[in-house]
Amino acid sequence: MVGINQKEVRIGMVGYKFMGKAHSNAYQNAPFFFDLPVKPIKQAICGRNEEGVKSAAEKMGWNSWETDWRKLIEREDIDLIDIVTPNNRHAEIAIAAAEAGKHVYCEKPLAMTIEESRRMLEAVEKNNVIHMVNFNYRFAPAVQLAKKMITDGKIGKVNHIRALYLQDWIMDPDFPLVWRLEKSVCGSGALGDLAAHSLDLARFLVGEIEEVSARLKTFVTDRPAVAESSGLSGKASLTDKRKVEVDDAVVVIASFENGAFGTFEATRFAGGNRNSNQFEINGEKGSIKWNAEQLNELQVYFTEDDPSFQGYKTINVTEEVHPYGEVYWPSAHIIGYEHTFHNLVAELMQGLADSTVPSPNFKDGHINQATLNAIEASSKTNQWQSIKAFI
Ligand code: SOE
Repeated sequence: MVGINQKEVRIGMVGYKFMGKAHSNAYQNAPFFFDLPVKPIKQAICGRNEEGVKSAAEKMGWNSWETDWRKLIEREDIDLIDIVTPNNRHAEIAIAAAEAGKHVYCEKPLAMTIEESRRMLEAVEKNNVIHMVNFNYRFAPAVQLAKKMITDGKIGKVNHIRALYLQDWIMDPDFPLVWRLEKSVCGSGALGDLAAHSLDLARFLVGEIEEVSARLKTFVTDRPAVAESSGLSGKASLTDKRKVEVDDAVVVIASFENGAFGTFEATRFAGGNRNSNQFEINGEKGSIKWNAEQLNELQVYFTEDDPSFQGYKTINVTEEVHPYGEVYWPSAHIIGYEHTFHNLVAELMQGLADSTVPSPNFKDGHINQATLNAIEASSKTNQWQSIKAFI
């Protein structure tokens, strides 16, 4: 594996909307908080709309811009390609970047299909480049603390994980068919957009999923086309109606290789829940609960506590002793969503300096993709599906 032997990594980012903003902000601010061995340089961003990409470059402080991602990859002053495009472009760009010897950081879900994610993994491995996939919630301090508690045996052997990822932004049947709902662009709906995060957290915290039984559901089957997109949303066309071919919601039962048992629900129809990414894990000696809407808080329960004061307690994960506790602010001066990206970028920079592939990487993205495909297959066949059969 060949990392980087200079003190800076020059980034070329393809795409510049919501995730482009989150990644740009992390490149800007991670060096402020962390003592990074390699500094990310916002060298060039790329987008098809010249006016749009130019103004994004100016606003987010990128040194230059391109309108053709192939040109960006050809540039000798670019070391790493960051892919924040819609999902249907990930494979093509990542593979071309790896073949050109560029390191790759890609948005989730890694790909549209298992064939794509397999080719992406092969490309980064064959070309010895560093690679990461953006499962950013792993890097919330509370999630890192949960991981440490489980690894240290604080809750004993894990029996259950129950994970929910609840949003409500497409409940209106007149909400248009934006790219996150268009099958040829996104691959799947709540499954790849939301459940992908929960499944990754489950692997990170509990272990490998062995089998799944699942059902996908689409509540609104026709939607207006997009007349003009803006952010996650857009203006609906008054005349053009389209078929919705992706899921609005998904429910999964999962068994883990280590004997744990899990349930997952992801939906964009859970009224009142804007971005409620949550899980509860129950072990033989205790339980852990987290919800991204209270990002800094971890709820914990221990069976060994004195029975007279047993119950869940809330840890504010901002102390110096906590993961990233020394990086940010004093106790209870909370951090936010964007810091999960800072923390991931810090891992990426360390990986580049050490010539080691950090996690989550394309292998994690590929296993995640296999799980998404197994879930789809289970919903179609009404049968349990093994994850290994898809890897
Ligand atoms: C939209 O549903 C979205 O932005 C996802 O694409 C992200 O991955 C998730 O973190 C928040 O919601």
